Amino acid sequence: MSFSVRLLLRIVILAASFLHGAHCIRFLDRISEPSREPPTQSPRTAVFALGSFWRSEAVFGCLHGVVRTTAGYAGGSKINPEYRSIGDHAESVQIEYDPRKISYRNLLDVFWSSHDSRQVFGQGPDVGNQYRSVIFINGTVESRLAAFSKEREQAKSKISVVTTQIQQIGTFYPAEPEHQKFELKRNPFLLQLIGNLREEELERSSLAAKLNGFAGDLCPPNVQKQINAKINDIVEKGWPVLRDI
Ligand code: MHO
Repeated sequence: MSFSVRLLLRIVILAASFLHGAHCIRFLDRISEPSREPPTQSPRTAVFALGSFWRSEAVFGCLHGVVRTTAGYAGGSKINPEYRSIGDHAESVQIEYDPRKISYRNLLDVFWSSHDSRQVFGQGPDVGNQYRSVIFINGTVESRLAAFSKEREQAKSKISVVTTQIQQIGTFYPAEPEHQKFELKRNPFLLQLIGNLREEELERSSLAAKLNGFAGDLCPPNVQKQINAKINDIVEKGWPVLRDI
């Protein structure tokens, strides 16, 4: 190799490493900038009792921003309650939600508008202590919002008493699998449409939570319509699996 070729090679290598270095420096500058992304927020949890947990799970599952729902037992002292031996617990729903999309206030509004908080010892046709109305709180902000919303509800009419209790959440016991996504499980067509998920997947799935609301006809009317249209559309196109709504 002649001297001039070697020299040229060295210049090329030097230039390459310089550019590489410059690139690295820029890269470092970039990552040392403060991030403008909003900090990621993990889902929050709320628990309510408002009658049959089949229905309660479906009501909240349909809301935009709700990530996951679980039917279960809360508010009592019995250890490991079951549906046939519920003890002093109330049928409840645990809601995991994204606070950037739906607020605790919104959830409270849905709670009040989805049952009769003045009914004594039952809800709708269901009679018994397990159907009582409870807001389970887990912090001071929640507790203030819950108390305020209850006062507002009571102020709407003084001719009867709002029976809703506001209670610190203790242990939430998830109900048996056959009570999870109950409305959806009554609808084999919808189950098939989302790919006949295994039980554990079904319980964790946001889509299943939403379709559970749809199956029970418990989504707001415009959402019922929108989901219906989407389902008809994909069925017409030849039955692919529904992945999201
Ligand atoms: N009315 C309901 C109550 C079920 S519940 C999950 C029924 O069909 O028995 O308590």
